[in-house]
Amino acid sequence: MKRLMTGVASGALLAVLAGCSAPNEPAADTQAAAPATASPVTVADAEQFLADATTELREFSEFGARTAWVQNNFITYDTNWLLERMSTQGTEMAVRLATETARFNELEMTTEMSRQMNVLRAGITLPAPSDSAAAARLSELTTRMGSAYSTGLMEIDGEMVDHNELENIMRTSRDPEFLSHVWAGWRDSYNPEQMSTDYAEMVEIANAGARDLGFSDLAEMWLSNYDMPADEMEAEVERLWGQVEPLYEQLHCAVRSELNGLYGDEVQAAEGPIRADLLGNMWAQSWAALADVASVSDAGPAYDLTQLLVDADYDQIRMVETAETFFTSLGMEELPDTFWERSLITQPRDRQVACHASAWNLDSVDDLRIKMCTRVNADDFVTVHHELGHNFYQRAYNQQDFLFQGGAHDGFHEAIGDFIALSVTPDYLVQIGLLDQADVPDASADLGLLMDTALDKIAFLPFAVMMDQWRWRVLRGEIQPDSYNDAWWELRESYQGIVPPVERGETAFDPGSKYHIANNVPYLRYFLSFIMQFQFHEAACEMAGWEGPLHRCSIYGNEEVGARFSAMMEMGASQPWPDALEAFTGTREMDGSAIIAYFQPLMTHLEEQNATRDCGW
Ligand code: X8Z
Ligand code: ZN
Repeated sequence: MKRLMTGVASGALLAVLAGCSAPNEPAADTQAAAPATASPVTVADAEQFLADATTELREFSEFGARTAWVQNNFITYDTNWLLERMSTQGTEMAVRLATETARFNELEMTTEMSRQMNVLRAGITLPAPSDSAAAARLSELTTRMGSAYSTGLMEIDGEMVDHNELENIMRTSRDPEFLSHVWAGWRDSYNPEQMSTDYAEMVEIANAGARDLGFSDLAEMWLSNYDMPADEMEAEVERLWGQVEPLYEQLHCAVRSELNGLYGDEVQAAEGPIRADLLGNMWAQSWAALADVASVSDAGPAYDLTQLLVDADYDQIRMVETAETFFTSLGMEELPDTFWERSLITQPRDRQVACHASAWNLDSVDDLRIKMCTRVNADDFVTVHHELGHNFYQRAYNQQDFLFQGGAHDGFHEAIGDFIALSVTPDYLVQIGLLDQADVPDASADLGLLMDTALDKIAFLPFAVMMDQWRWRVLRGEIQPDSYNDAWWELRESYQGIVPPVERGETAFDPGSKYHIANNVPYLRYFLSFIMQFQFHEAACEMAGWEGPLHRCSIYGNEEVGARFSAMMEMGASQPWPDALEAFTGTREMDGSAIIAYFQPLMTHLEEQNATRDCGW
């Protein structure tokens, strides 16, 4: 989601203003170094400072959001210029306010006030040192990277093909030569050499900015937004990954075997890592497009949601309307008319836009919008729920103080819509007329249904972890610019068990192939979301009195669950996240046991199937 912001502006401003999700969560209890000349200050001074900062930020946020919206919807020399200017101002303002919080370090104040101070200090995605032209340079670098990412083209058979279409080819083609050609073409399309140089310079500036604010580096600053010390949060991530890793290994083993069967040893060996371009996705982050290849052999026929949508003549608007109806069925209010008037839902053909899906609240009240080059397929059906989840969350917490208008942490923001989409079950599809009752798969298809979901949700987990492992190491100086790409592939192989289909040249910068790296959107949020959305689902189904298998449970139409969920959403970032989690699920911990329980039958089945295989890589 974005309050202000677009990937391109991300990092330029206070996190309140940044990102693809709402990162203005309170920081852990660390403080910027107090200036030596600090004069005694009172609680009244602190209150006044917070009130003034809020007014300034709120006003700038709307200006910034509208600038970023226009640039994202119309990428030209001039809109880049405007974005750059806006983003420089935003960074300067956010850094100035963050620095000023140090005046109040020694002051006894209410928990609420100190949470707000922490939002100001730790919530900037990309800070810059305040004593130079650093903010302007940072903005130039981030705008160039973001814009290069969004406007990249590749020539195929004499035609220039954009990213949206290249993604589609990766999803549907089963021609290994063509796949590797397109895979590599994407990674040439954004001027990787320039992006790599820009990235290295950006890291220097943002780290210096983080150090000025009292952090050892930007990695520590990013990790300080989870109501606990940064090192504890990092250990949490390790713990959660350890819980789900065995599931991924089984999935990897089964899918590798299917790909070996499909393509033969020459293309995909039966052992070792998997070729990254064979997994139905440009980044091998979701393998859902392989549902036909990696089906579970003894399961009954499942259904193909893409086909159902196409057969029912769904267009892009209808997909979004259907998602909206899910939210309103839980008792939430309809989206405002302006959502429909102002959103970008289909890809315009006459101009360059940032196609990566995002959700916005431009005025921090209810000027809600999505921007998405929607395609009529199952992946995007989930994504429209994902984006509306951001919008419904934004509206739910719009009564909070401005500095608390954000997710309980950024993983919550990413989990709302995905949690709703877990309720897209066969029975739900019957209810909305997409599936005939007679075609509802019976229990014999359960493993097939679980496999389809695992190809999306389980395949994603190591990708989500390695993304920020790479960034944290870069930000800590453990990975230097000359080994950006090699280190990237070491992590890809180690976590995901995948390798590039073609040798990577000297100038390759493959991390830049991913939106969130080129646009500086932290990625840990998605890993946390994929863990927590199953916790939400399990708790919701229990509330609803559901007794069957979790993957058959849909909370569609359940206003009681909706009311409890809305109560959590309305809290925004006003309380530590364990309080928000507890309000809905009854537990104060993020925990992988819900996702493990959900996939347990599949896990057992895969372990049996893989018993004779040499799993791992
Ligand atoms: O970036 C997104 C959303 C916008 S916040 C479309 N997602 C991640 C990605 O595409 O890499 C959703 C799932 C993961
Ligand atoms: Zn999102």
